[in-house]
Amino acid sequence: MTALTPMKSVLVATVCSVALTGGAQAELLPPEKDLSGLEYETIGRGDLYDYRALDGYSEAPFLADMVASGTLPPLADRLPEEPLVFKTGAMSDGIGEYGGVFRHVIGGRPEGWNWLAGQHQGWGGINMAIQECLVRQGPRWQIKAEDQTGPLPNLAKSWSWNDDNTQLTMTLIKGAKWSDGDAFDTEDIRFWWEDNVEDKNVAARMKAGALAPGAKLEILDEVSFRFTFDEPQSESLVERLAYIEGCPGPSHVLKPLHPKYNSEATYEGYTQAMPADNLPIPVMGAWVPVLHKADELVVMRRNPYYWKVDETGQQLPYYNEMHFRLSTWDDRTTQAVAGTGDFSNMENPANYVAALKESQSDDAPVTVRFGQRTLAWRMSLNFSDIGAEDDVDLGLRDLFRELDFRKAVSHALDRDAIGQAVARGPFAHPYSGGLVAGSSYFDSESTFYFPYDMDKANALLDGLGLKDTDGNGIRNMADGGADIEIDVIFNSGRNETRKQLDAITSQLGEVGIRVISRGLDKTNFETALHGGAFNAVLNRRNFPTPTRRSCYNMPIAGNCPAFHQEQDGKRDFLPFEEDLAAAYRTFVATTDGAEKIQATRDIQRLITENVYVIGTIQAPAALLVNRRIRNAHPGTPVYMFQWAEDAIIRERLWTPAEQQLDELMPGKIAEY
Ligand code: BQZ
Repeated sequence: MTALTPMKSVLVATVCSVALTGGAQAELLPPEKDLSGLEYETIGRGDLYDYRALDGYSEAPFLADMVASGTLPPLADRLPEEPLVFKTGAMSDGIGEYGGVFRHVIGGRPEGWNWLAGQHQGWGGINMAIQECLVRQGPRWQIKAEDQTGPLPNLAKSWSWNDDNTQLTMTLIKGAKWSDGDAFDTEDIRFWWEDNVEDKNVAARMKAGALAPGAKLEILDEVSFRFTFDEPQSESLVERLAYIEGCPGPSHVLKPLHPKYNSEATYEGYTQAMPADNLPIPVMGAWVPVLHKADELVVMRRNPYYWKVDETGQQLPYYNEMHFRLSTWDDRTTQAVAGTGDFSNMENPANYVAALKESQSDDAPVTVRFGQRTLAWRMSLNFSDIGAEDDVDLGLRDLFRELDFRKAVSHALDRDAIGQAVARGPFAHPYSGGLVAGSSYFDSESTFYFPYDMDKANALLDGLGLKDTDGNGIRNMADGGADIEIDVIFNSGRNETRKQLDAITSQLGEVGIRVISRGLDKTNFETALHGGAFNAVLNRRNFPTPTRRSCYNMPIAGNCPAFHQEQDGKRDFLPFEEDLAAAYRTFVATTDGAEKIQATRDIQRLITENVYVIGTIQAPAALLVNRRIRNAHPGTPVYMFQWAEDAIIRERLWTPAEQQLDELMPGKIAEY
């Protein structure tokens, strides 16, 4: 087995040096010590799967019984003409056996099942279990560098560009069906694009105008459609059609509930059209949600119309049932280590030492393998006036737009202490924003950093005229006004974020800035964040590639990023933001490798030398998968092109019959 660290640009071992640009204080981020223990062979793009008709197919035994009793159509009527066929050579434990249960534990809760309108189902793999998207990113971690030409096919089995790359024509898998038997076709694509992405009344995951300038959709026939763009684009743009932005929904169920097609419907009613308890719903995913017990459990049963098979013709998935125990993110790791859960992205460094200790023994339920540092936390200051409640807020927003203020805040942070506050040990490394150290696009020469230096912090704050005019230890706004008091929102369900904010509160207090931390539950946090109603936010935002959650990190559309949204269609760009948006567009549009790399370096430089966000720490995560699970490739990273729930390819996972766990609903499928 050739031990290869994941694709990654060579880190130039640069000791901190004064950078040529970015101002006198800017330094380069110190090099990190890579903790990754992942070893794996990379394979060709075509070695994972392809689309073809096989000589014959088979199905889970209980489905065959249902066909025999006439309660389910024959398998031949439930599969597409050319199913997606997973290749055995890329399956670490080969062809699987049907049956049993895969047990997830998650910290989120289903908002509802209408993902087209932006609802999430609780994260932690539950969204991805039901949503299938036009293309796929997760499994790319295993593809060799020379084959990294773009996203993998999925619902779109193929696509092509015109001569000047201003037209992208895509072809869907033909004859696939929703889990209720309704045909999957381009009407689902049209509805996704026209009535969700382009309808500004719908909070779709892909924002109107965010895909590319002038993007327009044309339906050609039941399986093919075409995007046309004002400017040439590249395969990087196609990455945006993967999870979470490019996932069509069941138009046959949702159209009648959409205001465009129903004069009595409202947009709020449309968003809530699939309440969490209202099951089942039609999906393209491998499992169908059939039971939701609030705050306790979601049970999914195999999708009898799933459109993927193994090379022996067995319809996938192998597991009949999937559970999502509704708990906390930390409990996900606890249960994986204890063996009562099957999977965890161990991502809270505070759990790492205990998990490592518990997993030393040979009979431990999981092994712990760390990947590279791809988890990253940052504090974002709001540059918009949106949500400002009074002149004090407006004054703060003006102050946040001052680069020297952002530099001062960065110099005030002792990131080593912040990392140790989260977890003792070698895990955390300073993060100055931008692409993470574990990114294949990371370039240390473009990563500027304003390190812990109280003298510089105080000098910059003094230079801005922020004096403590009333002697209470807190600096006052330049006009001798209010104390500088910054309320910072964070997701109260994330202990690792809370610990960082506690350290940051103390450190900023040292330079005369008061921090008020505002913990919000997940739903209220997301509402405040996406509505721009905050002064500052501390959250985890992993940034591995420019096209991954681009809207979180760059001003590429009116409501991107959350911390600098347009107000009434207007926005005062900070001096570098237009260059940042242009660098993103170049990255997405160019097919020239050197130009693409330069665009990522421009993005990294512009974000870090301008302290667009105030990075705190970055850390590796470790994937924990129960030993009874087969085909869980040992090299799977928690996060690279997408989360491990996508990367591990759950539809290929299986457990030998003698180790399978009892199903809660044996012999059942969703009844519509
Ligand atoms: C992984 C992931 C799979 C979202 C979510 C959650 C949301 C964010 C982010 C992660 C959870 C797990 O992350 O923490 O390990 O299982 O679900 O989707 O943090 O709050 O909005 O971006 O992916």
